[in-house]
Amino acid sequence: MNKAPKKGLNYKLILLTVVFGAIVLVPIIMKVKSSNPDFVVTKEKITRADLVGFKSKVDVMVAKYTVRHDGKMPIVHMPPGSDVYLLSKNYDWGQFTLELEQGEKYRLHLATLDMAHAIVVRELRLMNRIKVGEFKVIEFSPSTAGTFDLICGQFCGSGHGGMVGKMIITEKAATHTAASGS
Ligand SMILES: [Cu+2]
Repeated sequence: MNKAPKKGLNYKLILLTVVFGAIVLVPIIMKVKSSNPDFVVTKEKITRADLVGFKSKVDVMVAKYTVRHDGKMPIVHMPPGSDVYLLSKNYDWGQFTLELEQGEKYRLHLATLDMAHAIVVRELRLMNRIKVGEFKVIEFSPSTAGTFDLICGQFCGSGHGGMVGKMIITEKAATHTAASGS
């Protein structure tokens, strides 16, 4: 039987596949990473009791930073560099609308009260799962100004489709642009 030479050929093929695979995949991975340069995600394991503290942080934030109302909905304008708290649950993101400033940095703290959800703001390329028993912090900088839908990207029951909030990103002031450009 002449299996030995065949084996040698297979190893070469495997090696070639790996090398070509790397040549094709590495730029794709680099591109995906560079498309979200401002997103840094960290996780922390929690117990149900930790959610009580989280909930009160949300309440404090809404009480402190509500600047106006849209109908009954409080608009919560967060100062640059601040900690932002979002507690997802069936079927809302808290009864308020977040307002952030374009180009500024925020630490977005996420948790879920009941089951897995996912935060999705397409225009900001913000997409992340929120699991039970976990706090997640996303450090990010909103790149685009506008009013965007904050939707759930993880099917969570009958109200999933209506689990829609809003996120407002205010345009960077002209003076700001000049300052950060120098
Ligand atoms: Cu959901």
